[in-house]
Amino acid sequence: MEPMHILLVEDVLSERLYLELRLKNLGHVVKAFSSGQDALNSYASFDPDLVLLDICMPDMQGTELAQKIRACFPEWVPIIFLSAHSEPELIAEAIDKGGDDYLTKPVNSMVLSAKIKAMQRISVMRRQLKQTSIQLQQANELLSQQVNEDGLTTLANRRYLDQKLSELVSLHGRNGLPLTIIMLDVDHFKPFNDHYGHIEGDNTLKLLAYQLKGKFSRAGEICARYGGEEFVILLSNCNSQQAVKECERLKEAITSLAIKHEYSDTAKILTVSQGAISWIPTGLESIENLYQEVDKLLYQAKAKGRNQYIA
Ligand code: GH3
Ligand code: MG
Ligand code: MG
Ligand code: MG
Ligand code: MG
Repeated sequence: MEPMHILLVEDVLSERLYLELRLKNLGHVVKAFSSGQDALNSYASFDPDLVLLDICMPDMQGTELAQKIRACFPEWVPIIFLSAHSEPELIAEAIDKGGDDYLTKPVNSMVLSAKIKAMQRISVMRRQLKQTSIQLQQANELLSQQVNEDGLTTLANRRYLDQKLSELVSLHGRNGLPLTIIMLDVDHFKPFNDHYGHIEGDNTLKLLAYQLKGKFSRAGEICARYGGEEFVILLSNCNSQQAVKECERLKEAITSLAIKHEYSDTAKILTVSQGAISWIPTGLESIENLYQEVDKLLYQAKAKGRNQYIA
């Protein structure tokens, strides 16, 4: 088994030196202290796997130190008490105060070695459990990220968008500030896919998503993939004049990418159409109705010739 970091606290010099030597001979890394307070001060930096603690000490009783270790360092580390006394009441009390085992002095080296091995087995199991729990936590974090994320573009997905929109509607219903929803649809994306291929189509959606993310990354701004080649942007505290500016900014940003689209009836480059609504929510709006309303405006932008917005 791996060597352990053993913190030894023993006020009597001869006993301390004897134990330190024994432990080192067993292959462990030992840090020995004569005072409880010194041991406590060095505890975190030494990061022990096992504590051997004399009970009778002048500055601080071993049991008091054990209680302080338990209180200050939430990660459990086995504590074995050392004492010249072997009365059952004392042993029971020491274990009650946070000890895991008890060795009577003079310490028999075979018993010492066996008890250290027993604690080592528990430590190994604890370490494995901790590792498993870290892996589980990481898997959980990844999963909860994936639950809210669109796989292709890594933007927020529809699920997250719905949740955020209803939260923002309630919030703005209370704070009386305007909310804007922009819905954006790529123009003539079917012929784009048909001629340039689905992979090029996917890459273009990723590029558009990247642009949206870069433009709307402040607090209170959410970009999501609504579905297919449609995106939705939510802008907190954004009124209709500001929404018009944002739509114009978006239109310019996307045309200035100058993505070649020779099969578009609108331009020879890729363009988008947008619909936007801005209003002060009552807090009672249904999100489905809001999507319908903004989709209607998007449809009007399409009907009017695309590469434009109705806000
Ligand atoms: P319009 O200007 O009226 O919006 O025309 P359009 O061709 O974009 O409209 P339509 O809704 O008929 O087609 C949308 C196309 O978007 C259909 C589909 O091929 C493409 N599309 C949707 N999702 C994806 C995707 O994840 N990847 C790729 N490559 N294409 C997609
Ligand atoms: Mg002592
Ligand atoms: Mg569409
Ligand atoms: Mg369409
Ligand atoms: Mg489209």
